[in-house]
Amino acid sequence: MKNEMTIVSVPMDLGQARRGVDMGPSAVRYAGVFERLEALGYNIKDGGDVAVATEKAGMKQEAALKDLEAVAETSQRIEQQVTEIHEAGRFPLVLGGDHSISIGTLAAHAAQAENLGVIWYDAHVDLNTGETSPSGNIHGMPLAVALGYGDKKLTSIGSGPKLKPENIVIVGARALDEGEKAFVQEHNICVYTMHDIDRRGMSTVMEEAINYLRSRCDQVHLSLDLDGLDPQDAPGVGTPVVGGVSYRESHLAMEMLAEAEMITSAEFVEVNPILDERNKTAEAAAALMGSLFGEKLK
Ligand code: Z70
Ligand code: MN
Ligand code: MN
Ligand code: MN
Repeated sequence: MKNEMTIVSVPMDLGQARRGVDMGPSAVRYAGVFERLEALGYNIKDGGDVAVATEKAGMKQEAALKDLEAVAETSQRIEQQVTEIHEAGRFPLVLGGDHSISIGTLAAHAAQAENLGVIWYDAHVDLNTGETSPSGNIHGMPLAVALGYGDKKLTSIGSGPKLKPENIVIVGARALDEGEKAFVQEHNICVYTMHDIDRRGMSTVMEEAINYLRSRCDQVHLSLDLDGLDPQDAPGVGTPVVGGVSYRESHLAMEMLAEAEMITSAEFVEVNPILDERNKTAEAAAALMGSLFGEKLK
């Protein structure tokens, strides 16, 4: 892992319906991320906030893609700001914000890699398009967009193709929409569901994921949606789904990634302080970053 890191906040909430997720980055900062990572020896630069576009007045709530223009405009800015971090030779750590921020981050990361790999740690697979989405919420679409599926305003951000379906590993999935199930089948996307984690253990799942991505990708991005964790451990998310990955399993996963020394960019998303209990979810995010970036128990 690079020792030089830039942390940037994206107070984005336009990709889903519950307000408050725009305060996620503040809550995670308040949970002590800078202190924690500086204690590990990282040289951290504060990249500040990416300016989030304001929602357009009169936006149709029944739209197939809600707040499309504002999300696209913001994604463009995210892509630019994250690209600058890469160009400065620093590790980009992005704090969300709802998961639509990945449209911009993945576009930026992909341009830096020959063959970008992604670990998508999430209760959801975020593979909807305007055609399949039951909600119209763009935070349910970023992986599809990175694969080139979806509205042109989103898929055109950045340059060229971003992700190959075979370079994605999803961990913790337990809430797929019908269209997403078909997408996973059709594109043969690697999904470790809660069934797989329960049956084979997080240790085996992560070992497989790491070996697989290491054998084929030159860079690997970690996208961690806090709703991947069980709501008991991470209640402050907009779309809690019971039966999730535990706090302990999540630490193990992060520690294994640290040991593998393969992550080249990361983001932690969907922390909603309004729905949280005493900043528990933001603190879980900060603690997981500690493990990802090399905290040791002894
Ligand atoms: C659902 C949809 C979603 C995150 C919820 C939910 C998507 N599949 N994504 N929370 N991060 O509306 O598309
Ligand atoms: Mn708002
Ligand atoms: Mn997500
Ligand atoms: Mn999710």
